[in-house]
Amino acid sequence: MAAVYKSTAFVGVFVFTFVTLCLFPLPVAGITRYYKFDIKLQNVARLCHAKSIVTVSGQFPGPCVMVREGNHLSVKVVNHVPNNITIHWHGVRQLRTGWADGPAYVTQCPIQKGQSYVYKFRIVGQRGTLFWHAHISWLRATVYGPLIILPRLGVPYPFPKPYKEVPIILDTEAIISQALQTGGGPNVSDAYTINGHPGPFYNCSAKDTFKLKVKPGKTYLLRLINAALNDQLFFGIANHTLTVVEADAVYVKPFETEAILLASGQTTNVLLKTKPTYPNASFFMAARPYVTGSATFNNSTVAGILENKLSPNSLPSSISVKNLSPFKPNLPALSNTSFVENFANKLRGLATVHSPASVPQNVDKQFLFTVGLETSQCWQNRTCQGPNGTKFAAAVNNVSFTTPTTALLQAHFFGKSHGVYKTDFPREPKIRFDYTGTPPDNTMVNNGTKLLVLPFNTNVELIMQDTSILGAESHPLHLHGYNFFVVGQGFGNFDPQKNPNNFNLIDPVERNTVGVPAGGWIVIRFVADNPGVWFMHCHIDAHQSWGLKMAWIVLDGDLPNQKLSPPADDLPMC
Ligand SMILES: *[C@@H]1O[C@H](CO)[C@@H](O)[C@H](O)[C@H]1NC(C)=O
Ligand SMILES: *[C@@H]1O[C@H](CO)[C@@H](O)[C@H](O)[C@H]1NC(C)=O
Ligand SMILES: *[C@@H]1O[C@H](CO)[C@@H](O)[C@H](O)[C@H]1NC(C)=O
Ligand SMILES: *[C@@H]1O[C@H](CO)[C@@H](O)[C@H](O)[C@H]1NC(C)=O
Ligand SMILES: *[C@@H]1O[C@H](CO)[C@@H](O)[C@H](O)[C@H]1NC(C)=O
Ligand SMILES: *[C@@H]1O[C@H](CO)[C@@H](O)[C@H](O)[C@H]1NC(C)=O
Ligand SMILES: *[C@@H]1O[C@H](CO)[C@@H](O)[C@H](O)[C@H]1NC(C)=O
Ligand SMILES: *[C@@H]1O[C@H](CO)[C@@H](O)[C@H](O)[C@H]1NC(C)=O
Ligand SMILES: *[C@@H]1O[C@H](CO)[C@@H](O)[C@H](O)[C@H]1NC(C)=O
Ligand SMILES: *[C@@H]1O[C@H](CO)[C@@H](O)[C@H](O)[C@H]1NC(C)=O
Ligand SMILES: [Cu+2]
Repeated sequence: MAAVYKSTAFVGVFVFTFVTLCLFPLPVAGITRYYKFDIKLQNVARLCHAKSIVTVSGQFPGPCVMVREGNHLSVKVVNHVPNNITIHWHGVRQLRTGWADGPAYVTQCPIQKGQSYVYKFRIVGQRGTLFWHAHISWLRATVYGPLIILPRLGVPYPFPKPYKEVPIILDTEAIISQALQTGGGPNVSDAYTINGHPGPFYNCSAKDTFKLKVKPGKTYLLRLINAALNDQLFFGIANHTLTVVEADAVYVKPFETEAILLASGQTTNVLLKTKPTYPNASFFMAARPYVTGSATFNNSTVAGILENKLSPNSLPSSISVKNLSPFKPNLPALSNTSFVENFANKLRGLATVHSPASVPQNVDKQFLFTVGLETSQCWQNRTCQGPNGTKFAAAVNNVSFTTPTTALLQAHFFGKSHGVYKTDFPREPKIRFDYTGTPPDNTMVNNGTKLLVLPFNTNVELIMQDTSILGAESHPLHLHGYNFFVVGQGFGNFDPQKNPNNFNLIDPVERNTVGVPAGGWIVIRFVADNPGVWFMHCHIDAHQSWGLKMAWIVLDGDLPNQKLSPPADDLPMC
């Protein structure tokens, strides 16, 4: 079961080749997998333009990291570029190894030009598709790749073994935003891409199209990753239904659907059964955004091609190998929130009434976080491009997070938090208002580096409530260091009397990133059993940059195996 994709794009005078290999060699159990990431510049040509981008080892998308559950990983990152860099292993639990998590100024200082850092951690209790990406500034626009975790040797998938496995990464053609200098919204992307290719619907990229050649009547496992900076995407394949079997590296009860939604930062595995026989047909696989709120999006569609072919020498000579023009999928309309709601409701864990999920049944601490867009003062003597000349801001409980200049985890571990962070993050909004109704007149945020402290093993319930202060919008919230269970969601304001009656405490989906519904709420539960400092943020980079982020401190437990390990000597310093 080799999953290989190889492609050559000819655009203008540039030739850019990338090869991403997965599964070579197949990792065995109980070993350490070693990788070396050389961060360097590479010229690429896309949509008739050439640019120099930051890459891992000249590859875009970056190399496929493939491990087996239980393996240790050791990735040496060497920085050859002027930009500071860190790498985040998105969705990896990092049990007691928070130093390897990667968000800049949260768990580590950046790796500066000429420096290196070895990320060392073990994959425990997780299997499926995740990804890795840069976690500083907006560098993850080009620095990312798949992270594939195979089950332990001899442990089968809970679905029929697929014929082949193929990683498919959805992204946007890199936008380098000026938003942070103007205080306005980010530029919309030029195009979306599938495995780095914009495809035939854009000018200048007809030849730059991802093609997946499949055999008839086989089952393929597509490992879908949304690596886009600022977009939630619908994905579908013409004339095919997809069977969803996994989300965020956790198996789910299989269900069929014509399209899936992937929020930025989410991963989903689907089974694709190819058409049983002739004719040699091709089908578009396509993605386009799910649009909420007033932000400007590029509503264009990216497409790749699924070619269903018998091998040429098994074709009767009378049949031409040339394809007819491909069929197009019916993707949900751009703002089809009812599709999104339906899709979210179909995602269920494998648990049953007789063997319920390990979701906390009792809650020790409950929190209510409002999440949304607001405003802040423009810089002195300047007019910003936010509403009424303000600067766009985003906040959790009205606190727009200020990134410190030293790493929070170091400050915590070495008892040097003074002047770095405070632990007074509000447990609930200070001002209660009709969150999804008429907003308050004052749309300004508060700011600060505020954290929330959780004793080891706390059962946490967190209600995340979207606000309509600058227009309701769906925010994909990502929690580092944990998976959480999604026990309830709905529209309007969360009702603490009524809504808990409908919580799903039997087979809730378990994931690391979840979309807070536009103009609605979502409730998650997790057990704080991983000591460290854990970032939680909107995975839309624009919103993250505006401050839609915070961090938790989870304290050590009493037992030796409940304590954060000390950092290695090569941990970068600020
Ligand atoms: C963003 O868009 C503005 C207006 O179209 C344009 O002037 C600017 O060059 C764009 N910035 C980038 C980095 O593409
Ligand atoms: C969306 O992308 C297309 C194709 O690259 C481009 O022509 C168009 O200008 C973009 N739309 C916006 C609103 O920028
Ligand atoms: C492609 O280019 C042609 C001619 O330059 C232009 O008319 C057309 O609008 C462009 N299409 C897209 C999708 O940008
Ligand atoms: C694909 O679906 C279209 C309608 O959406 C239909 O006309 C066409 O025959 C289908 N083709 C195949 C090969 O199933
Ligand atoms: C897509 O965007 C263009 C302008 O960027 C707009 O004219 C068109 O109506 C939009 N299409 C949809 C379906 O929203
Ligand atoms: C929106 O999604 C719903 C539920 O999947 C579907 O019934 C409806 O046809 C969709 N509408 C549009 C315009 O896509
Ligand atoms: C902008 O100013 C107008 C007029 O003063 C006011 O009605 C509106 O609420 C303001 N918007 C924001 C986001 O502050
Ligand atoms: C947010 O904080 C600012 C600054 O303290 C305050 O003026 C504003 O009223 C607060 N807004 C809400 C909704 O709490
Ligand atoms: C944070 O708030 C303080 C006090 O209101 C203000 O002076 C400062 O400019 C704010 N910082 C940012 C980055 O908005
Ligand atoms: C890189 O990080 C160091 C340490 O935080 C900082 O002093 C320096 O200004 C950063 N350099 C760049 C180019 O951002
Ligand atoms: Cu957001």
